[in-house]
Amino acid sequence: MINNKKTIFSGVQPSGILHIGNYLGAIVQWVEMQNQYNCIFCVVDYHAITVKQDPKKFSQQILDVVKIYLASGINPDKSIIFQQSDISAHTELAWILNCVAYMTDLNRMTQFKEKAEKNKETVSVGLYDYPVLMAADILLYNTDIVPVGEDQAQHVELARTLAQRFNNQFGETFKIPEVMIKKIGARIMGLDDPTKKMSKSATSVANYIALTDDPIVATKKITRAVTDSGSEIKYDKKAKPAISNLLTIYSLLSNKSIEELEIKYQDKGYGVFKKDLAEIVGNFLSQFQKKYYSFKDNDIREILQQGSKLVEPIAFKALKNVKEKLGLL
Ligand code: AQP
Repeated sequence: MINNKKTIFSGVQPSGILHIGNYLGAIVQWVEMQNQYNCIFCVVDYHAITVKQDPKKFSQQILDVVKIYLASGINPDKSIIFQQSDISAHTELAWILNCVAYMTDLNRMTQFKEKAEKNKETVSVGLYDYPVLMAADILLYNTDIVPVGEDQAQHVELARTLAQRFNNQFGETFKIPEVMIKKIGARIMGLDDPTKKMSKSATSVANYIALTDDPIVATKKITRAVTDSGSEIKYDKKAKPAISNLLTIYSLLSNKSIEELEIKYQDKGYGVFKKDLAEIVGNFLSQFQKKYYSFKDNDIREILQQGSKLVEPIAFKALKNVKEKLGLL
């Protein structure tokens, strides 16, 4: 990519059904960035296998993530979309960065602690090492900005630490990337528990609105979503975490500010508010799914192949440079 634009890099794991948290927290901002930046969007399949995946479903899940990208408005003529495991430079650089990362760096990662808690006996080394692979993903492409949801901010910070440490030890090599987090919606919370983030791997389907949920099912999930004590529709993350979360979703899907919504619902109770939000969510999903189901698997495979061809020379050039710095070449 020979131009003066900055480069952004981000990705999604094909680890299950994507939810409106992935969409509102991360993917939406990518769409807006396509005209201003060189955009590279990865399907991070090697990250997904850090926990168990069903091999019979996995290749379809990879294609489905790309369909979500396209239905969200990512344009493959403007942005590069590719599959992480197609480019072996990612895992090669991850190994090298493993030798730069300290155990103490990784021991601080809160996402690992949370995920490992669920499966103490069988947690994989890959899950522990996930942030180093993510650093490799980012650093291979001279990335300026990494737009992600709040849960990934600590991992981007680690990528910065590793890049700086490598540069200090072996000379200027990596650009230091910046994290970009949305002001509103960077952490959409679970509908069944507003103290925890909405998550693909949640044990209950009541936790999330999947982008592929039947709109009728989704409207029921909203009407059944946990609320706070009292009846006032007010944004207050501490006192009213559930209503604040629903207000955030409403605001982002309707393009109305939270203040506007507070005024609109000031004399109305939770019932009216949730009924309106359910309708907004249902309409959004209907529109989204019309696009999502229109894409053909073969066209998606072609987009991924094109993407790999474009990123391959960039990634291997960066890897060669790193190997030279280490004295491997
Ligand atoms: N609840 C969320 N609110 C806002 N943004 C979110 N993201 C994830 N959950 C929320 C952002 O979505 C992007 C892709 O996420 P990922 O595929 O890398 O998975 P994750 O961050 O580990 O979260 P998930 O989707 O809940 O997956 P599981 O359950 O498999 O861990 C990222 O930018 C992420 O920040």
